[in-house]
Amino acid sequence: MRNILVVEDSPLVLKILEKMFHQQPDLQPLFCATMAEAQLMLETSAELLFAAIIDLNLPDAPNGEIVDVVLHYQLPCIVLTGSYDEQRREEMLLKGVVDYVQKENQYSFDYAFRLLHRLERNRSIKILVAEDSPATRHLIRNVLRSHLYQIHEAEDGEQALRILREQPDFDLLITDHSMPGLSGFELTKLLRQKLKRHDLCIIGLSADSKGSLTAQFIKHGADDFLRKPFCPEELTCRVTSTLERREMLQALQRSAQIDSLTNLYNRRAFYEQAGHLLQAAERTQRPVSVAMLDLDLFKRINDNYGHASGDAALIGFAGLLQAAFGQTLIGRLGGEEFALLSPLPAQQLSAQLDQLRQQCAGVQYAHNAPPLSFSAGVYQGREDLSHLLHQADLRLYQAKQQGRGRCCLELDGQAAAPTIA
Ligand code: GH3
Ligand code: MG
Ligand code: MG
Ligand code: MG
Repeated sequence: MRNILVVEDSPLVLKILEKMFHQQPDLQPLFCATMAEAQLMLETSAELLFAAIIDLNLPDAPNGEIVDVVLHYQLPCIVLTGSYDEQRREEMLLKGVVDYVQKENQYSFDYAFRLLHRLERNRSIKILVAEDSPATRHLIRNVLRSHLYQIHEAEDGEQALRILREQPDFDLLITDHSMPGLSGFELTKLLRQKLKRHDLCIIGLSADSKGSLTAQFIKHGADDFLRKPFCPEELTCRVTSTLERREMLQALQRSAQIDSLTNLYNRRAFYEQAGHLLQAAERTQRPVSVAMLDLDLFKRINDNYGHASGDAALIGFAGLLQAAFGQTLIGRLGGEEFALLSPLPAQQLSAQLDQLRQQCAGVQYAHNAPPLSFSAGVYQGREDLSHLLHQADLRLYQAKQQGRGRCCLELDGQAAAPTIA
């Protein structure tokens, strides 16, 4: 829950804001109608506030005096204004307000709330500014800090490279082109040899007025480009749109890999990840174990208790797998069928699966329903993935044939008998 200071005297605007806050349970408004009230609130509880939405025309502060008061407490500040004034807008943005929004229609209010949510996300975003001019560096830092980004600075390309190598968790690099030593363009080329766009976004920066430099930057992997001098608003807009594109890409990648019901890897992602793990195992000459798991008589659950109960059983079972096999690759291959790929010897993996059986029986998925149970086949080897899965599947089939609720390690005619929990 985030507390938002709202300084506004217009009853109509207050009504709209109240309604909008009502739809955002994670944001708690604290309303003040005058600057004096806001001052008192800030003096007593500034540290409990996350951001402020303020009106420039208040009964005791008709000329935007409230802005300095709020900024003094280093509170991110969104200005909502009834009248648009270009010069004042520029002045406010340079002071460090997050944005200057004209109260025109519903879209303006939606925009202000989107900004509040964006601020929340920005707090975890790390940006490196590589720029040799201290004045530009400080301008960028001040503008982006007011949006709550974590800002780090480098004075030239080599220092930027060092920082990025030491701290691989940066989200965005903003790099000037003309710097002593390594230029921004060279830095971008070097970084893109290893880091993809979803690892690190890059925005190029230059006073060079030639369009070809913009094109070169983008061709060599920059996500965007900003020409100096720029206004603070253009900087924040480009940063936001670059980061939003990346978030969209990440969400897309996630939805292509993760099964939405169980939150486990889907079939495609399991095969992909398993391929990497098998390559690594081959390099170190280690065998791996594969388990195929299938819920028993699952169709009956759907038939007798409804599809929603079936879903609840799948979610409960997937949760158990994740808790028990945190370090193991787990996938939902389809329906009520799951697979594990583990560095453990088959005997050990099979013993862990038998331990899971009791917890599985405790999964609550429908009222008065029989205990949930699963069968499994485990196989250990050095063959390719499809062979490993096929062998595990044969053993799973055998576990089903032998009465379900068990794990088969060896096929009939081979040494060991199946384990029954
Ligand atoms: P066995 O013990 O031999 O494995 O029998 P079973 O009933 O578990 O196997 P069967 O393959 O006949 O049935 C699997 C059922 O799983 C059929 C299908 O409708 C159901 N199923 C597949 N995906 C889902 C899902 O996402 N949600 C639910 N609720 N059911 C699903
Ligand atoms: Mg420079
Ligand atoms: Mg089944
Ligand atoms: Mg099945």
